[in-house]
Amino acid sequence: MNISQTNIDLLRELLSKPSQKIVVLSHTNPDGDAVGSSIAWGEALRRLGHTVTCVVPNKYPYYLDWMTGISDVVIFKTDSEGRTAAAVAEADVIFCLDFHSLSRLDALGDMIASNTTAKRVLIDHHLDPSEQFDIMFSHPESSSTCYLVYKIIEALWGAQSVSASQAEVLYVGMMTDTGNFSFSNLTPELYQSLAVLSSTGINIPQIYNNVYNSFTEGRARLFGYTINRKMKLLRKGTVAYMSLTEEEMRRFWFQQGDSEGFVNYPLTIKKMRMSAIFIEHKDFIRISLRSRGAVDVNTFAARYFNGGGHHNAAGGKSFVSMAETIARFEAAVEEYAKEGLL
Ligand SMILES: [Mn+2]
Repeated sequence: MNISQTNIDLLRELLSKPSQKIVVLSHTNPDGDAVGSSIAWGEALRRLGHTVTCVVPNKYPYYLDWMTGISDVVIFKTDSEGRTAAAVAEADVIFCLDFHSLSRLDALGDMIASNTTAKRVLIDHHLDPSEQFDIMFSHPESSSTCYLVYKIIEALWGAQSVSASQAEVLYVGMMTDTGNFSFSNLTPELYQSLAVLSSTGINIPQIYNNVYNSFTEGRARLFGYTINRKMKLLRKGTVAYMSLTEEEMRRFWFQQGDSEGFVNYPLTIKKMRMSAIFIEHKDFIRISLRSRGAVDVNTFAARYFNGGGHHNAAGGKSFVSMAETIARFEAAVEEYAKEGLL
């Protein structure tokens, strides 16, 4: 991965002014990569003497609660003291991590869009970023934003500047966005960065356990139910989809984050090429898509469900009923297959 030296120079220049007010933002439904990259980058900025406020639009999943520094991350949705509005209003610089368009911030995006004075810097690995930023580190070839943040820290201050606390949270994002180092973009350089993180003394098995073996009983039972009762197969078993209504989730004491990873499971079936899950929310249905190899779910999500993401992992939204959403999905799959894309 080649990071533009021009961008690094611009960023160094931007950060050289002392005691700035900085906001670090990440996306709605923040995951390990969103939160990990925000905390690590926030620590780097504070070390320079800047005042940093990390903000996410809504709560991160409970299995990330253990992360050092996460309690300092402001949750916009429940921010009754107005800390977000105050920080955004006086911000000199706003960093946007792990998302590619202000629309991914929902209501928080409007607040950012109306702040015209702060410089906006993008650090992200999603495809097709919008042009809303002054400096753009847009690297879809990076397996995670945490890896990108690591490379930027390395370019600015050297690998030896990475602290154990930064290493721990960066590892979380690198691990979760790659499915514990099993997806694409696993480059030799990524493993070199992991060697640096490991050398700070972080406890990798413990990090793994904290993230992947920390669910509730309800989540385990909901998972069994979803695979057993709700997984439907199309096209001779090469496409799978699952759906969960609010009522079904309530039955299993659903907590935010409980359905995380379900969509990957159909891909454990050898001939599976694409998997989808539809999760009902109050005003819409959230769609997550995964695929194997050449099957491009980024394009699929953009074309049929106003979404996007990565080549093999993407998401979107549907504003019609579950039955209609499923019917649209089935029709879209047929159309996609007819064009030879599946
Ligand atoms: Mn990410």
